[in-house]
Amino acid sequence: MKTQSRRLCKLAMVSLLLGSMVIPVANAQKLKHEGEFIVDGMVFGLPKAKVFTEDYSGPPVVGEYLSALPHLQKLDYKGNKEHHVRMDVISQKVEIAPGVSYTAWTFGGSVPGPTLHVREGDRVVFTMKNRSDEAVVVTDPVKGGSPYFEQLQANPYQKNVPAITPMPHSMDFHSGTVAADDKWRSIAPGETIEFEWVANYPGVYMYHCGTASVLMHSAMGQYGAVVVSPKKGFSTDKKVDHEFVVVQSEFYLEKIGTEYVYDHTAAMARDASHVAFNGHVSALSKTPLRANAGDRVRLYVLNVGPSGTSSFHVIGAIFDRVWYEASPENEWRGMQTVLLGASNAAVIEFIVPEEGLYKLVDHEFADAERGAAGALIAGPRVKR
Ligand SMILES: [Cu+2]
Repeated sequence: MKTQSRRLCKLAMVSLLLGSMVIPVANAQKLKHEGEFIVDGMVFGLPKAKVFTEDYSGPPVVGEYLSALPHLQKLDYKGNKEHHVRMDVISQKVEIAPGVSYTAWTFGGSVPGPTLHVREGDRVVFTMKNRSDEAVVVTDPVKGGSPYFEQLQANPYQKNVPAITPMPHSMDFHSGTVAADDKWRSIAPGETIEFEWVANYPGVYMYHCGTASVLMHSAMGQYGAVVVSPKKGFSTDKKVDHEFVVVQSEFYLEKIGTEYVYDHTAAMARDASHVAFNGHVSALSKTPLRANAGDRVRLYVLNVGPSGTSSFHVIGAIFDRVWYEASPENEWRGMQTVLLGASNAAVIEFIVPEEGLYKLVDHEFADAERGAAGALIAGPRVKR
């Protein structure tokens, strides 16, 4: 009996030990609010969005891990983090081609909006004030904002001129797994919405305004990218020399008098006036991406549409790794072109073959001629 009870005691100890080892793994994700639950290690059941009015006139973009295209903020922390991110809606005049400017509806004053970088499992506490009823200048030095503003000021194409265009707006993060009728709801000019989402799945995701007409609000400029890096990384993480974000989108503008305005008939007919990488037809040609011969370049490519596809290609390179939708599970090898529908994305890697010029194009050449073209300039080999 004594031996048996000792054995039972031992078993209990072992199961306790095992239990204490298993529990942290199963609960790797942290629950924060009542009602949240875990399925397959992911967090669901987030609290209801809050809609309120606030006396806020600070920077329209706040958050440490936000950047302006083609930059991606490095994740300089281990494990998971809670990010506090603000992107206010403001109307700004933006240039999308030489001599072609229109009054855009924006998240944070640029088209596309800021790129947010988080890690799989991170939590985002998101705030957005609909400031469409106030003129907000974002190109003047903004204190208390993110490094995004410095990059935005260095961007020669976003000479933002503030405008007032009151309109309901909303935010739809494709990276969030929530009830859209709650979190992605429209808010009136002057209102603020606050909600949380957990980056349950790795990927490169689109965010956009989901207020009707979604086609119009997207085409007016309300979109951007969220990069959710996989918890365990990609197999080539240690080999990558340069990382850039490329966002493709099309514009539907017509000239009325001296002004360019959104043309809904053209948008419905999918007859784009311009197609651009990173918001301007010259963004990646006048300011090309830089690397050296033999470098491994990683591009996070997102096609936001709103309606067009992209056959993304780099002339002179072969993509030796492609992770479709930026999931490490979806690995392809040896791709010449990656086909991206509206809101599809991929992580694309290639080795720069030699010193020279490598053009980035949408190989649907009608769109390349409309502006979906850019360049990477490679210097001589320096890496040993
Ligand atoms: Cu909107």
